[in-house]
Amino acid sequence: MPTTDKPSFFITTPIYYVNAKPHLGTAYSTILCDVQARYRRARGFDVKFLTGMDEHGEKVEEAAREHGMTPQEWCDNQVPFFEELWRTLEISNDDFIRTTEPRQVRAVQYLWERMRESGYLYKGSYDGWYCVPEETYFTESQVCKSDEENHTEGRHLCPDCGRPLERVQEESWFFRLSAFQDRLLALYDEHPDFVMPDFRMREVRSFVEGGLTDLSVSRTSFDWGIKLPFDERHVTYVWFDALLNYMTAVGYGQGGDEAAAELAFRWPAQYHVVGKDIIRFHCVIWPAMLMAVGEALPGHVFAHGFLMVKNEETGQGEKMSKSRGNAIAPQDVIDLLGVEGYRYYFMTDVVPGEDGAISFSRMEQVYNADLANSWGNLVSRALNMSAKYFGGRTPAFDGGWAVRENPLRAIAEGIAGRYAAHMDKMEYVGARDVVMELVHAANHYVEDSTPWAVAKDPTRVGELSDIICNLLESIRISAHLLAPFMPETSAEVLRRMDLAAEVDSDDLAAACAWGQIKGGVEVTKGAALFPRLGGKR
Ligand code: ME8
Repeated sequence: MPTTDKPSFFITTPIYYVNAKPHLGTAYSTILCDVQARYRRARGFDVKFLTGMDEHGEKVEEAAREHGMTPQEWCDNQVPFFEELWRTLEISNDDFIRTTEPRQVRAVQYLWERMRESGYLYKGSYDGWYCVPEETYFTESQVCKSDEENHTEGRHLCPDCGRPLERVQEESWFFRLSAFQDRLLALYDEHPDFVMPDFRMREVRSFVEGGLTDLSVSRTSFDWGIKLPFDERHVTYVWFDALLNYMTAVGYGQGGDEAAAELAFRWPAQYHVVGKDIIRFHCVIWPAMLMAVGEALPGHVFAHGFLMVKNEETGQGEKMSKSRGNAIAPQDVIDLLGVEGYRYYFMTDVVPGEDGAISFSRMEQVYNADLANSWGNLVSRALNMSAKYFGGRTPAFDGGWAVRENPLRAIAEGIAGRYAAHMDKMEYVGARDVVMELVHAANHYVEDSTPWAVAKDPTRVGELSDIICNLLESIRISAHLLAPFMPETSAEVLRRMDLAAEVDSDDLAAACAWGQIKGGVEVTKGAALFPRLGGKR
């Protein structure tokens, strides 16, 4: 429920299947959202950041059987792996939804009733192919046929993941997706940034232009799912269930004034962040479902690419997989870079829209160049010099330093606006460049202004004070701008300058205005924020 007059900003990750353990890819989507959520909080939005788990469907039922558990026990067994990794990675989600919760059952059943009233449902029978691992239907013309080399002669293979498909013949309720082609195309015309980045929008558009077939949205051959309120032999197709999680979490179908007020405040979501594998569900099926029941559409679906592993010998990117033996576990990266280095690397070195080739050698290179040698080095120089020349404190200034011209102040002028122009569009690489310009300039400024020489001349103490103030102010501003990426390091930098109260600032532009360090306060030099990595790889 809204408790402030701040505007709402609602952002979501995909809800992850319980069958797999969380990995670098799922962590990547989740951190992308976390950075955006933290940034928006700092911009004064009332943020809701949602993540969670997709727990129904045939493959969950199968996995549970294989593990000798009930489906619910299997889900309960898997969820803590996700919760724990999100805690470790400093994920600041405000809610964690599981599709087996009563609130989701209520919302899905409410949706079924609205769908039935809408006239876009009909009962029929499905006869076609189904990919259980992807929980996706395929028509005869879409499937890949037998492939002797893979010893799958006679089998039909999933065109997306290459695994064998299952033949499904069952009674089913259908959603009249085919009726939405024109309305979807009109949506893409009117809101060209509904799908981001724009090359993904072109893919979606051409898919819809190719024509849409009605979608089977209930299953009768197994029962691990949400029952239809008007036809109890059917359970909801897992994607029909899963997509609704975004609205369930903000009160849809819950009844009562409080839920209605929350829904009015939060919906539509500003951003759904998804991987490129699930674009069609989010950019075609989901908006059509919402149109069918007369609900508002989300602002943007931001689709990121896949993380690929760079083969150190060939230099080529290849898909990360356990069978290739190139899978990297999140803990391996945390062990190398620490949590903050991990977040920084993935957010600033992988262009979110594209497939990104990652490698340990590149991680080490980015960490050393940006964090150890640039940002960490600047913080330690500024704090050490302040402590050394001013008795363990920041200079006790008269305020004049803040208005005197200097190269750092010139760069800091309007920096929050330049940074925001990138952050607003999830262009984290561009945002990093804006901050790093200040960080690099400040390191050069140390060389150019030679504070160690100025300090030898007692008559130049005013000049020395200005130099140190300019540096401290540059690290203060950089800390604010880097906080969405590395929240704990930024908080630590501010604390070392006795600015703990600034950590929760919700006015980024004001926080980045030049001239706000505290004079004459104790400086904590502290340990190195990013000890240099030794080039073991
Ligand atoms: O699809 N690189 O869940 P899921 C980057 N439950 N991101 C990756 C990745 C990689 N190599 N591998 C996976 C589902 N991802 C459904 C979603 S939403 C209503 C239902 C990320 O556990 C990426 O965001 O298979 C992808 O879309 C998501 O994990 C798939 O997670």
